[in-house]
Amino acid sequence: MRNIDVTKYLAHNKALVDAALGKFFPDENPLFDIMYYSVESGKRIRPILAMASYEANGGRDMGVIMPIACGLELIHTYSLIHDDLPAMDDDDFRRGKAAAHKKFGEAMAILSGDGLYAYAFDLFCKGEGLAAEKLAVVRAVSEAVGPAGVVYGQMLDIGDKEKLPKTMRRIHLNKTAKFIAVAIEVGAIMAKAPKDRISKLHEAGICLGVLFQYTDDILDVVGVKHLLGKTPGKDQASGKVSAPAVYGVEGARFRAKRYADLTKTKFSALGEEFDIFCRITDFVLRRSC
Ligand code: GRG
Repeated sequence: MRNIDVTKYLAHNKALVDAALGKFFPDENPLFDIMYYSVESGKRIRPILAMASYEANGGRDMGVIMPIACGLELIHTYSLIHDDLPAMDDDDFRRGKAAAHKKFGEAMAILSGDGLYAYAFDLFCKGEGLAAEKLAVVRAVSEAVGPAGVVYGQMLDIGDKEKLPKTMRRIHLNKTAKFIAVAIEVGAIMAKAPKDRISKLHEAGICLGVLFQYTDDILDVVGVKHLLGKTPGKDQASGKVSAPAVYGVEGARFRAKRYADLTKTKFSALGEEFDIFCRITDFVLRRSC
């Protein structure tokens, strides 16, 4: 994996995820079409992390990890749909097009999110065998995205307005880092990695997730709408406790670089099979979308 071109690696794996996602949306009823509207685009970072971890941990059959990787993307998309609702961040533009509630109305947007959330757990259980691993995936993901994870992070993100480092850290950890970390964990679980490695991957994944939210916060200030596919400037307008709000843009950039270094140290310690995660970390640090 050394010297791999990370841009090509991400593009290749994104294409695999896109193709797999397309197959998971049957023509069964119009709700699937509404759900797919929001799923259709996105960087696919969480599924790619799950796939990379599965491979780095010795997993060989991508058919094992793909439905789980896609399930993560459905939950992530669900969180974006609900995040954009007028009752939450009230955004009209997502993934380069009208947000679901603008396109289909609020009721359909809420239902499409509900559908994606439930359908994700169906995908986690797809295929024969590996029942214990699938149960471990369901437990890990529900913990990471539920009331002690992403949902709590969203509550803090909406309600906490104190521009303090500890407030920001709690938001970053829960809203974003736990989800990024669990994406890496599920790859390891499905590859039957040993418990101590899964817990080290969790730690490294949390660092990568915090870095991801730092760069998301920075891009909200310096990013360009057509590249981001969402409206920049929203954090400041709504008084969010973002990294630039706490440290200024340069202070946030400095800390993001420190998080990237820490993340790479943690992945490097796991051996050269995990080098791809160092490349992905560099990509996250430098990303423009
Ligand atoms: C149960 C998961 C869940 C959600 C309910 C609405 C809500 C509670 C949470 C919202 C959390 C949220 C929007 C976090 C932001 C995380 C983040 C950095 C999003 C941007 O992710 P990218 O850049 O987006 O990977 P794309 O569009 O490329 O997939």
